[in-house]
Amino acid sequence: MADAAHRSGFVGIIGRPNVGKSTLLNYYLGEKLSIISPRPQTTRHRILGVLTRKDAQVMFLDTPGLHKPEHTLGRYLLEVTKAVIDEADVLVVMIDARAGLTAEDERVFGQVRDVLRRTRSGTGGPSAGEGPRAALLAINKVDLVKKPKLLPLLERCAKTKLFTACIPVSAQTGVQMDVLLSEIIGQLPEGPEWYEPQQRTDQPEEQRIRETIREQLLLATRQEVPHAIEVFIERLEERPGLTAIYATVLVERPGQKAIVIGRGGEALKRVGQEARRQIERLIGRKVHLELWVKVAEDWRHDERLLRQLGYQR
Ligand SMILES: Nc1nc2c(ncn2[C@@H]2O[C@H](COP(=O)(O)OP(=O)(O)OP(=O)(O)O)[C@@H](O)[C@H]2O)c(=O)[nH]1
Ligand SMILES: [Mg+2]
Repeated sequence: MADAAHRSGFVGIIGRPNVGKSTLLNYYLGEKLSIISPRPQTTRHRILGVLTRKDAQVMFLDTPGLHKPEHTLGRYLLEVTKAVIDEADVLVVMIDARAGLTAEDERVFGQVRDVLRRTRSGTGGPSAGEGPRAALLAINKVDLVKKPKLLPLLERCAKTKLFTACIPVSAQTGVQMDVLLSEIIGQLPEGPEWYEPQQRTDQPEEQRIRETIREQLLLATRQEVPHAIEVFIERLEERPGLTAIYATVLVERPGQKAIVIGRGGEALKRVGQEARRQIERLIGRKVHLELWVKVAEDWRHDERLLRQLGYQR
């Protein structure tokens, strides 16, 4: 018997903030390509993760959570996700099993309905004739709910008739993640390997370093502070036996700066120590990390500054 055809394609992971999209990407790739935190709106970029197997190459695209934008950065994030929705071959739509179907999830479903209609009819829109041919629903965090709660939710999701399959999973513990992956691969078009098997992402190392630092800051702060934080690398120097990294932490208000630094600089020191350990693991070299905190009033509303920070359309 002939081997089954090789499949490949882009898989957009979409859903409202904090449902576990980045956790899913990292689970399948077996490494932290996308940062994770309990704070909504953690992901701010389209993150590619390439999974290469014998039978298929799956190009996962992690996206910023879909939400109502309140500033220029928010509008940029929405555009990033919308582009993925239009251009992916398959969509994995994620919801949180604990919350059931929220109004935000319903809005996401609406977008999925629109794009599927467009691509299936092959008319209208930038993606006419291309774009997602199927959507799968991942009902995540089932490790946190009792089974009887899942059944009515599964029924409601099936009734939408949007999804080729609705699969309860736990991206954290791995429950049913193999089932979801087979469904994803089953929906991919036939195609070649687009990426070299050793290439797992298109993120430059500097961006991964930035994001590693931002993740530690998100974990260390609360309420509005995490959202007001951005990190950029001022300088990166290769020295004998070590890489020296000088990074700036941007916040929007002096009060936020005080929180990030902490009493006697303790909070920032702890963030720096953990970030340094993780960057050392990432780049496989010893690291010297220096962090400065700067206030840039309302940077999330400042188009020019956003461009300088790499948020380009
Ligand atoms: N218990 C449990 N927690 C999970 C699971 N998946 C993700 N989480 C947690 O949910 C939180 C959000 O996870 P992320 O992967 O950052 O969520 P996201 O959808 O990428 O969020 P945004 O980037 O903000 O849109 C983190 O605290 C994760 O550890 C799961 O299957 N079970
Ligand atoms: Mg994320």
